[in-house]
Amino acid sequence: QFIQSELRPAIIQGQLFLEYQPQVGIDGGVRGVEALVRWRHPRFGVIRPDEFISVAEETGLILPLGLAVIEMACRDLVALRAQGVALPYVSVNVSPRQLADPQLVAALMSALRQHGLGPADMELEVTEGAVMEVNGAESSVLDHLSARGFRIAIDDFGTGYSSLSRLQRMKVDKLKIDRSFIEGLGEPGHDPMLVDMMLALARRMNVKSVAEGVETQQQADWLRAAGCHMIQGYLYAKPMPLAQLGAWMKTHS
Ligand code: G
Ligand code: G
Ligand code: G
Ligand code: NA
Ligand code: MN
Repeated sequence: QFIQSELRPAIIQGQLFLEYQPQVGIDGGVRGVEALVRWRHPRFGVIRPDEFISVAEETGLILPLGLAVIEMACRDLVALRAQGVALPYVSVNVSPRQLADPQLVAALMSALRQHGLGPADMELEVTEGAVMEVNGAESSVLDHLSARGFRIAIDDFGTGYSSLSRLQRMKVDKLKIDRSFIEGLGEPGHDPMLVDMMLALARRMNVKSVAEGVETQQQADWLRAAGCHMIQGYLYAKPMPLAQLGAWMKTHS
């Protein structure tokens, strides 16, 4: 399969790029953006991450890929701010394999420093499954990153199994409610119990809540009324290339 053989040269040759999806606050203002990697393949066009992230994880290429993502996210954040876009931080997805890499912290710090940025300029999105490797090195590295000042978001929240005691102990900034729970919100006959519980949990933990995959005004209205802090989804914007993001940010908020 071509992904196996072509991903490594693609990373080196700069065929990866980032798209950004805004996270919009209750008041309609943009609170942050999530970086999502894409591969511009010379023959097959743009390839989505679902098709190559798992291969990258299996082959270990997620480490150089992850570094390229971090580097591009730093560069793009600086470029956006230079255009006058006020953006508090950029969120990047970090896989379990990256968390297990002993060089991750140094690589992050080095990339940030080279762009005149610091840990507070970056949020790391980690899936619930990865966070809850209770005794694994992943957990202590997250605590370490958090102590360094990185923002930590738990991605796909609700789909893994969380240790509530672990959740209480760790320093998290955001819970991102998985989009599977958002479907159906506000529709007659739909029971919002789980979303209600996750929002209550976020409030009690004193962390921000983000709803993912919001596609309808009905869902957004329900979430706003229920006190969800931020909304991410096609209703506001699809992931878009950097060139579009600056303009989008200036016209929205
Ligand atoms: O838009 P979407 O197809 O971009 O993303 C699909 C999935 O790919 C996301 O849910 C996310 O978990 C994963 N993903 C996107 N970008 C990255 C990245 O830079 N690193 C990692 N590890 N995963 C990513
Ligand atoms: O990291 P994560 O798995 O949460 O990545 C977000 C994924 O969800 C990306 O693939 C992104 O393109 C996708 N996405 C973002 N907003 C929406 C939405 O409103 N609806 C759907 N179906 N997918 C979305
Ligand atoms: O029209 P276009 O394809 O550029 O829209 C991109 C995304 O931005 C769409 O998902 C659309 O719903 C969203 N969008 C377009 N105009 C507005 C607007 O005025 N306000 C908000 N909040 N979102 C908008
Ligand atoms: Na994510
Ligand atoms: Mn997610």
